[in-house]
Amino acid sequence: MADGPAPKRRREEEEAAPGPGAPFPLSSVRLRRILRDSAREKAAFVHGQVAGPSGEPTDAVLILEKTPFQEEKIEELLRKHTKLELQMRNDIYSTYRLYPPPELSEIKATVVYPATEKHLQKYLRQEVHLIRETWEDYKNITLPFIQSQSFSIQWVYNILEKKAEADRIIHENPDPLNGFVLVPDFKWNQNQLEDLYLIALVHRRDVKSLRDLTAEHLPLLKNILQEGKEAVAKRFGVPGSQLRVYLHYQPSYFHLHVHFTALGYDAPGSSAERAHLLEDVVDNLLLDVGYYQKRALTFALRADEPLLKKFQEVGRV
Ligand code: M7G
Repeated sequence: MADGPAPKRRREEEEAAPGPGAPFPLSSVRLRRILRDSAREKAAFVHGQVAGPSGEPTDAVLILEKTPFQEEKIEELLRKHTKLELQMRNDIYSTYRLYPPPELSEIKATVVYPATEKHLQKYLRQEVHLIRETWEDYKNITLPFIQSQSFSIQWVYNILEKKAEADRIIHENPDPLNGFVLVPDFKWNQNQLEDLYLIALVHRRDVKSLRDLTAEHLPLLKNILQEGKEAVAKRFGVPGSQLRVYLHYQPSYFHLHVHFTALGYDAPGSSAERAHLLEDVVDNLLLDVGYYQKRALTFALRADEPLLKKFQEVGRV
């Protein structure tokens, strides 16, 4: 009896409008549409709505992903399954439906709330087009656009100021000019090294992306490369030779950051049209201090992104 009311109380708390610090009320989400689902990634990107602080329907994006297997849990999974159903058998081959106990069937749920139209667009499945952006295009089209439109980077400032994720910091170089903070990326649940994913966020706030980099930033980039690799080796035992360390162009968030992913992991965004290896970036800047203010850069834009329309208007697509 004494334990009886507790689960109900928790349920009521969960369903109250989400305030700061409160868990998001997943069970009261109204499903609007599936933005994208991926059989390969075993993930669904969902547009939902919950009642906001004054009762109005407010958009949220939910990302639901089946998590990778943890090697040390596999034996437990085989022993503790709750049900096993034979699907087919043929000669030496057979397939089954195996139902694991709840503690071995975790789903990672990422919530963006309140979500902006831009978040909904980011996760919506759409055709993509390649843009070849010259330096002039960057100055005349892209820069004015990102200055007016880009995603809020408050989450980055929260990490740098230790207002969020402070307990997750793997390494920090506190120098205001050449320092950075290394944290696990929120795509990684840290349960297994196969999909290791960290990001280094620079302390200085005046560098938006690869396009801004010059020789002035070489000490910062070299610190990230060297100290970042050392920190990952020390904490996770993964050597630098098994890390992919790169910047995105274009990034989603225009505050300079560097991605660290396991080399064996086909991380989203590690494709040729988006990833620029940090070691190559350093070499390019050593060859020519103005390298990224001279060369054209290629990236993909989704069909209904306003920036694509800007490029189309001037006949660049
Ligand atoms: P990006 O290249 O700007 O954009 O990378 P992308 O998301 O299109 O790849 C930003 C990186 O920051 C991504 O790898 C995100 O998963 C990660 N990220 C985004 N947010 C909002 C957070 C956050 O709040 N915390 C952490 N730790 N990582 C985040």
